[in-house]
Amino acid sequence: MNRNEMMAAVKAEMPERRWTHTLGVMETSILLAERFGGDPVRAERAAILHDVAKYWPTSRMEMIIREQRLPEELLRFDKELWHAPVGAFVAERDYGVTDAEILDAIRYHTSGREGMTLMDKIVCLADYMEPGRDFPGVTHIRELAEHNLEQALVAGFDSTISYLLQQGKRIFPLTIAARNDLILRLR
Ligand code: DGI
Ligand code: FE
Ligand code: FE
Ligand code: FE
Repeated sequence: MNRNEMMAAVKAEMPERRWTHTLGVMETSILLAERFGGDPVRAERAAILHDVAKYWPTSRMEMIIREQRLPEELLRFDKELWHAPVGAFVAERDYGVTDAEILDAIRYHTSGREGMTLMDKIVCLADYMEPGRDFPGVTHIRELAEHNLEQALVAGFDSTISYLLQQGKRIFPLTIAARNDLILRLR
């Protein structure tokens, strides 16, 4: 599927404000790829598709997690996490994406993971700091992202973890692993 067909199909899967967010993640992914030596074309592909399953009914996501043998552990954590691995499956099945790095960037854009690739980092950080985002700490994340991709991403995970703590929610182990790994590499 070409870029324009992909954009039209993804747009139809979501409300207008989520499509606006997707356009922001696309633009920011290109910018970060150019800044940090990534591949802007492939990063943009991942960005177009990253939230493709965000508005799917939870029952439909749960079915895919079970049928496709995605980690069932996900089902014991916040449903907000599900659209990322489900999105990677949908990108491959319905959009014909075969590039494993693009699929992984979609799969891990919410949770992060240990050993994040440059593409994983770009899409995850773009998701935090695209122009439409407004949450406490986003300005600091954007400032860090001027020079240091990893530091900015740690600040992003910190904001998510603080939020989850405040809400009394469980924290998915991959998010802790992602943050620990980034910090180890920053030393
Ligand atoms: O899909 P978006 O809203 O653009 O952003 P996202 O895919 O990063 O999803 C973020 C949501 O996921 C946010 O509301 C926090 C929630 N969430 C729940 N549990 C976890 C989690 N995010 C991470 N990183 N780790 C968790 O354990
Ligand atoms: Fe998302
Ligand atoms: Fe995110
Ligand atoms: Fe997003």
